[in-house]
Parts: sequence; C-alpha cells; structure tokens
Amino acid sequence: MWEGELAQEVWAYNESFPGPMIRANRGETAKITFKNNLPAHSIIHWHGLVVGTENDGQPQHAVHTGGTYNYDFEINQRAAFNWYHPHPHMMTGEQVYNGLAGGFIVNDSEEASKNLPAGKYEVPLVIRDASFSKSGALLYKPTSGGFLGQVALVNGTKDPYLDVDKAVYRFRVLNGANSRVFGLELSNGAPMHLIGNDGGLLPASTDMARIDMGNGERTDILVDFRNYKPGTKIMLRDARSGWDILEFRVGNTQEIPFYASLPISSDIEKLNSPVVTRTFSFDGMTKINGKVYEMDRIDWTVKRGQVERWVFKTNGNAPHPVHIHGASFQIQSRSGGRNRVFAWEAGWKDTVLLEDRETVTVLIRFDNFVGRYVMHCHKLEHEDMGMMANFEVVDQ
Ligand SMILES: [Cu+2]
Repeated sequence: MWEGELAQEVWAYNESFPGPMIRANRGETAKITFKNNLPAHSIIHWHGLVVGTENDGQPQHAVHTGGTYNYDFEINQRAAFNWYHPHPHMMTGEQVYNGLAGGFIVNDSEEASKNLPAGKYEVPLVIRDASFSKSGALLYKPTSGGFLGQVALVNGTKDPYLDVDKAVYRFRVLNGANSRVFGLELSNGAPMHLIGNDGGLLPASTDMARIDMGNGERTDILVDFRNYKPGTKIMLRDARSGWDILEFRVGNTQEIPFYASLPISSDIEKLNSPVVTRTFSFDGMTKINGKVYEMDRIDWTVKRGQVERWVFKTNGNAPHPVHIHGASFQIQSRSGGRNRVFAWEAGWKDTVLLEDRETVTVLIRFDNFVGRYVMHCHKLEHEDMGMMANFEVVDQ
C-alpha cells in the first residue's frame, strides 16, 4: 500500500507521475514512441542504457510540440535500475522538475539467480524535492547554483508512508532531484544492506549506515523488517537536510521467508591499463574545460574498445554529479574533499559525485557503438547553462 499526498498539476509521461515503470529483460528489443504533447520541445534520454546515438535522446534530437520520435534499441547490458527523463538543450531542469522522469529496470539471469525479494517486496523509490504554491502547483525558481525545493517527494507523493510486512524488502532508489544530494539513513540507525548501484549488482554487498546519492545516481538496498514489533515506525531520512522522507509502518503479519544468501556477490570485469588519460575541469556553473556546451561542437574523440582514464576536477561550485552517456565506468580514486571511494561507488557507474576540492579518476571503455555522446553535470541547472560537452566514439 502506497499512501501520501499526490502532487497536482505536473507534466507526465502517459499521465503517470513519476512516469510508468518500464521493465525489460536483457536481450529484448525496446520499441518506444515519444509523442510530444508538451508546450515545449523535448526528447527522452534513457539514463544508464547503452544505446546508439539515434536512440540516446540527445539535445539535437529534440522534437517540437506535436512531433514524434521513435526509439528502437536492443537491451544488451546487465541488470540494473536505469531511468528516463527529458534532455532538450537548456530546458532539462524545468521539464524534469515538472514531473517528467521514470524508472527503467533491466533484469537478467544472473540477477534472477540471487533470489532477491520480488513482487511487492521490490519497491522502486524515486526521490526528489519540490516547492509548491499555496494552491498546490509546483514552483520552479532555479538559481545558477541549482534548484533546492522545500519538501521531499517519493514516487510523486509528499509525506508518504509504506505499510510493510515482517519481511526483507528490496528498495531501488533513484535520486531524481534537480540539484539536491541525499544522504540516506534509517531513523533507528539500522543498517541498509547495499547490493547495487547505477550499473547493477556490486562485486560484494555490504551493510551501510548511510548512503549518499548525487543527482541521477541509483542505489539498490535490502532493508530487513522481520524483527520489528507490529506498529513499529521507521523513517527513511535524509541526513543532509534532516528531512524524514518516507515512513515505514511494520504490520502485524507472519514473517515472510527470505531466500537470498548474503553477501550477494557478482563477478565484474575490472578495467585496467588505460592507454589515454583525459582531464576535465568542471568550471564555475556553466563550463567544462573552459567551454560552454554547443550542440554542434565535438570536443574530443574516443577510440572504440580502448580503456581510457578520465580525471574529473573542479574549481568550485560543486556538487557536480558527472554523468557520461554511451558507457559505464569504474571509479579508481577520489583525492581531496571526501578523499575516498565509497562502497556504493564500486562496480559499474554512469554518474559520480564530484564535490568541491575533489579529483575523481575513472576508467571507461566504449564497446558498443560508434557515434556521438555527451558528458555533463547532472545538476540540471548546470547542465542547462552549458556544463555539457559532445564527444564522438570512432573506429580508426
Ligand atoms: Cu555542476
């Protein structure tokens, strides 16, 4: 049972806020038509899905009001919680804020073999913030530093609660906020068992007291409610703002069996031996390496199939959650600032949080497609002001 106060007057995919949850198995083909009935141009990006340029939903693909865009792509990647949202040039922040975002879960046989909680025990949580007018309309007043709303919404609802059985639940969490970074923790200090992130299952799952999530990042956690008395209330809390964002209410139910064996592990190829190093400075609130995004400018080319080391730096105005289209990457190091790589950053990632004074190094390899992709700050107000760059994957 999902309860709370539903936001009114949103922009929505198929009249659903957040958008409909898409589920697909590895190897299936997705054929999706975007029909734009918005009073603005738009396009849909499949965040975390590795697809060719024409299916990636980049700014140059935006269609005007009344137009359509047809997607047709094979899902050729491991199980993970991906998502979709608009990506038109300079208008992504407003459109995502207005309600255009949804989850896209990919399943595969490896994940299925782990016997993880499923059905009503697997719950996606799209977390974001918002501000409302007195009449209940969404208010979007961004600043150059990013938009921070006054309340949290989980799956589109304010002050939500979830009635839970005496069971282990799997929560698939997305930070779908424009700019707010969340620090997830449970109000009773109980651990969250971290099993996955942007790119699917981790090499080894582990208990966490707190998990930080930048914009666009996902986390996959197990929470065990089996040992609580009926009537117990536990909050999922944001340690950064102090907000309670979701209340769990433990019911008077029989204990539900849990079939997975912990820790959950997954064999993940380790990228190594990079042949090229590139350094990207996220400058101010609008630039990467001193340049504002231009739709028709390609800033670098990458050889398909080759491991590269990409180094992200900033001269301030962070957090900058760095997102790359077209491939997942592996985080090697973080120096300065928080000065470590966190457990939720193991395995495969498509977005990494860069805070002030930090330098983050990743290894990346583009295996699947040649073509044009973008890298950008996923603080959507920075992206809209130009903190984005085109690059091209080529066969030489
Ligand atoms: Cu930024």
